[in-house]
Amino acid sequence: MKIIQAEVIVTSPDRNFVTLKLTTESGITGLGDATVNGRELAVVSYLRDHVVQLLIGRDATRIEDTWQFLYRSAYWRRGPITMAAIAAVDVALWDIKGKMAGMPVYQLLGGASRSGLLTYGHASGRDNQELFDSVRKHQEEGYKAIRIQSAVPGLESIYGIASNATVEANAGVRYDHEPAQRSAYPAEEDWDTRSYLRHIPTVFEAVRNEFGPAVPLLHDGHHRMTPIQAAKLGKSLEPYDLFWLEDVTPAENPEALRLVRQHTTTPLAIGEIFNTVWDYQQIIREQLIDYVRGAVTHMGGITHLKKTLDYAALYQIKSGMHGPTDISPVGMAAAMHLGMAIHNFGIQEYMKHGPKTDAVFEQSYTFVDGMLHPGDKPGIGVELNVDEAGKYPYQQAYLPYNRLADGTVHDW
Ligand code: GCO
Ligand code: MG
Repeated sequence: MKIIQAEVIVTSPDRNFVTLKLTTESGITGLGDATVNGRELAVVSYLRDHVVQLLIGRDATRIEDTWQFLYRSAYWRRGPITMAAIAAVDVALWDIKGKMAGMPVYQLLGGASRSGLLTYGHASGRDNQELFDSVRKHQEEGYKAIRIQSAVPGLESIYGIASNATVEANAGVRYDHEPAQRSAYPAEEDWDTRSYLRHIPTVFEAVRNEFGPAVPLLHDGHHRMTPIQAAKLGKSLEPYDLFWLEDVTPAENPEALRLVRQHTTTPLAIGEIFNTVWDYQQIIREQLIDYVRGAVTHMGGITHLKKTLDYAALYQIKSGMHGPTDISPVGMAAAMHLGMAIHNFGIQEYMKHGPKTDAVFEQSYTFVDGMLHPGDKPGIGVELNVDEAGKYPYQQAYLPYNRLADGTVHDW
């Protein structure tokens, strides 16, 4: 079953997506997501200039062998660009294998371990009233678990707040509250950790008073704190019983989580920017986290993320796969198949894509009553409509960055 064609498709319906499409000699096609938000064209080049020619003539059924070949032959291992490129090949091969077998990919991974995937959605607001409305809207849409992000008094514009879309300068350029902005330069936002640490516990208190103790609530710290600040936040949020507190410190220093862990029982999630099991090795082994945030798209595909999650399972650590809109429907579907099959599934992040994106990527996954299901079509169950994709050429977009009041650049 030889691969005879490998195409890299860039499309920007609501935002930029990079998709790899492989075709076999018998005409079976497979798709893989290679989107790295804000650095999309680097993966395009990695695939088009260095990988595509290696795939032509290869046996499409040899998924593990192809993964090892791409990872080891490159010599320059890991990193977001390399691992997204390998992920795209890996997922496209799983898609092909599922179609060959006439089975959805989750069946090939061991079959369903559950009837559907619990998801969480993103609620946010400039003030508590706006936040409550956003929580209610998500509950009406079926979401059972909800991420809470709030503006902070005194700060003009911060990550994760949907209302940023109403700021004139951002009108029409933001995709809901997703941060990548179509422009030639990153937007500048502001930050003050002391104000944030004072404000956030009051927001959670208000949300608990309004919505009761049962609803699972999450929060994303987006790498902005020092370990001692993160420890303080975890402790101050304990009365509000969070499902998880995410990315409290910059993810590249795993040891930081030791200090956080020593001070709080608030569950911790990290790793949306990680690429391999090696990034997780220490924090899993030392049980410094509760949820693995890696996405199939950024962690070398189904093959490598499954190994990482199997390792995490030894320590009762669960999955919490990254799923903002910068993961394409192809990447989301791949995540759902993996989530269905593994035993240690925790929760799946799910922000709905826009209507243009849904027209480009025809999906068979469903979202009912707050639960996702990948569907039962053979493969991963997503097809790319090439004509629709062709309507939306790449547009440059940048993630924002933060400055403190004195002008110092800070994590955003
Ligand atoms: C999340 C995230 C994202 C990232 C985005 C950057 O938890 O969903 O933090 O929204 O900011 O993926 O590209
Ligand atoms: Mg996050």
